[in-house]
Amino acid sequence: MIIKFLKRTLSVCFQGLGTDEESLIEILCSRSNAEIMEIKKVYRELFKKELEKDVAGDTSGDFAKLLLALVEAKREQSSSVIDYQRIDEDARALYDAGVKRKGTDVKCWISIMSERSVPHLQKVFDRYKSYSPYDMQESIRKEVKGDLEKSFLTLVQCFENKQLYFASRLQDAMKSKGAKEKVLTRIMVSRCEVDLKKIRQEFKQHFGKSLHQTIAEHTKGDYQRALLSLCNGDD
Ligand SMILES: [Ca+2]
Repeated sequence: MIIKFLKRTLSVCFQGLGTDEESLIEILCSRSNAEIMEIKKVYRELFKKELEKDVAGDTSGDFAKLLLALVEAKREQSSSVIDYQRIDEDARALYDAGVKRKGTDVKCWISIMSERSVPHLQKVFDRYKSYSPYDMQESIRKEVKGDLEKSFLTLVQCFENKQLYFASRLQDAMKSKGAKEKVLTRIMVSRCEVDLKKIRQEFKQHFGKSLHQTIAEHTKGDYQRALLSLCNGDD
């Protein structure tokens, strides 16, 4: 099931140039090292090509550099030892590379955000506030634009609360009258065996209505039945 999903997701992602940047950002900025390694392996088996090559071919500039750094899956494993000095150095480096200077040293941001462990980065962003008048998300909005801005924001949102990120994506996909089926399907299928229960809790807590109820209101027929079955309960 997961393999089928990946095949569909990845082929949709890279089919036809003009690339679906939104899917690409969601997939590469929200997945763990292990998940990215698995995606690369499946991609190679299915398309007889390297994911890196297609990412590099379909994107450009700093956006491409960030995605390629994420595809390398070099993120450190979380450690039980908290390195306060390194937390402070990274927080200061992020500030010096962005809000403090004219322009942005994107390379520095990319290396810190693609290589450090998630628990480390959570502490870095907390510490960051003692240097910068803006928090990390506000700083990203001020410093960079377009797909690069979206990617950094997705990364930071996922570092802070990945289940809330997915809950918000689901909410966005069902805001208008019809649902954005591609986003809805991808998230429901890819998270149902991972963390959908927690996503449901975040959804209910932040948007007032349960995910189950929202799906029931915005979809219909067999598609609705399939999604509700993945949802696996009301809250
Ligand atoms: Ca700046």
